[in-house]
Amino acid sequence: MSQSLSQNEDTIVALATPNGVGAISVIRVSGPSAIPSVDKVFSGKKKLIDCASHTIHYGRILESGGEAIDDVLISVFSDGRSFTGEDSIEISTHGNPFIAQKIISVLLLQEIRLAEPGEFTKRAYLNGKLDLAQAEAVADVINSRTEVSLRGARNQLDGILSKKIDSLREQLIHTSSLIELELDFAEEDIHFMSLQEIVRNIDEIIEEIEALLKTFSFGKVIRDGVNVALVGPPNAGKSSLLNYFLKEARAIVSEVPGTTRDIIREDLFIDGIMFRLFDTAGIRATEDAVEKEGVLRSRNALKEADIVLFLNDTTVGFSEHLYSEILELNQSDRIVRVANKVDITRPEPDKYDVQISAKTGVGMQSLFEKLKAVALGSSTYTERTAIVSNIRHYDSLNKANEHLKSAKESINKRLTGEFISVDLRNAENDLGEIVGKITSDDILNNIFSKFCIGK
Ligand SMILES: Nc1nc2c(ncn2[C@@H]2O[C@H](COP(=O)(O)OP(=O)(O)OP(=O)(O)O)[C@@H](O)[C@H]2O)c(=O)[nH]1
Ligand SMILES: [Mg+2]
Repeated sequence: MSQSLSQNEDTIVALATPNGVGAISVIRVSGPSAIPSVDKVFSGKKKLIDCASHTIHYGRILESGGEAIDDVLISVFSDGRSFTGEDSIEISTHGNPFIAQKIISVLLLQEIRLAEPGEFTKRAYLNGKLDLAQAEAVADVINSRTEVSLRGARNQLDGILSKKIDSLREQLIHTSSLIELELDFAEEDIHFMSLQEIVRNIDEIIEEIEALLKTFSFGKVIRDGVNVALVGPPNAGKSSLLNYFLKEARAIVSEVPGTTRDIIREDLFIDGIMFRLFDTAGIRATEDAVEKEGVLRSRNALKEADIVLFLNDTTVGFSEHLYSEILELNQSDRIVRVANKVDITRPEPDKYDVQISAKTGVGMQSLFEKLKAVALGSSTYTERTAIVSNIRHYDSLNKANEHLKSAKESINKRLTGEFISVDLRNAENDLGEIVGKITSDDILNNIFSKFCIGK
């Protein structure tokens, strides 16, 4: 179980900006002795301990010998009115990692230690400034590389998912209380009327959880992007298509079949969604040892891809044989059959989802649209929709769903109220894990150890 921070918790320090040269660097200090400890190495007009919260002060940080390390601006956050919920200081220095390291060293001589990865955010969570889903969103906001993924992470940081989970938990608690009431008053078992209401409530919750689970494929795409394997027979034009996407001659293209051997990985952004493209070796039976290894890698990429772009050379025709192999190896249901080289030959109708020429660019707009549609599915979500993008949340929701279904089973089997109660309580705990109402130290450590130091 997570515990609350006690007053005598350590004070921690870390560089909050990247460890490199820039206009400024920011050093973060948080904990009960943050302000008095920084005061000991700070020389300014006033003592920081006498400054109001949310004010900024110019001065210098001094070495133990009294020499100035750098001019700094210090922001003071007192009375726990800070990101972490503790007294905090932010020191802005000239953006030189050497200066930052020197300042951190003099602070470490005070009652301050180096922060662990994610420890600032972990404290914000433990002090109730953020719930766990929001704390995880801090990392997502920082790691977002596109407009769309940033919006998704902001959505979670703003607590939209948390609110949804909290309301589902409340519904569950209400349903549990109905059962407990019955158990208290009924001599034998639960009345039929109450049972009906309980089943109705459980069904409603299941429905909402299933709706949330459905958002995961969308959420995952906007958060992490999608892996797209360019697969097909040799010479189909896979590398030509990669080059067209990237607007550069990234991969070698030649009329010799079997040109590509290694997998070539590049990112393509279409309307804010990240597609990780994998150009692969053309798949065919071969005696060439190097090509054999290339084909093996193609098959692996094919297995792991979220989306398969199955390229065919229309001058040769649709490769039925390879298509069945793809269907067997890739379970995603997201295989796009592409006819390439339509500038030379008209493809057989009905065989393809999209027709293009990697040479002239014909059909590329429809290919982009197709990729986007396949990645996002038919889902249309507004900015205020709760979306699940984190596998941990997804797993917890699935567990909750299982427990609710087992509760319904107990009702159908006419088991006693205790059985139903246990399942409902388990489901409530599963949901509680998402927002961190219920968590183990293991879960917390696992989450925050993935953060950088200084977050
Ligand atoms: N006319 C025409 N030629 C194309 C088109 N796309 C590719 N080619 C040609 O087809 C040949 C093979 O292209 P690549 O892009 O190397 O094909 P690949 O699928 O990567 O081939 P491997 O790496 O050997 O598996 C090259 O000579 C290309 O110029 C197209 O749309 N139209
Ligand atoms: Mg190639």
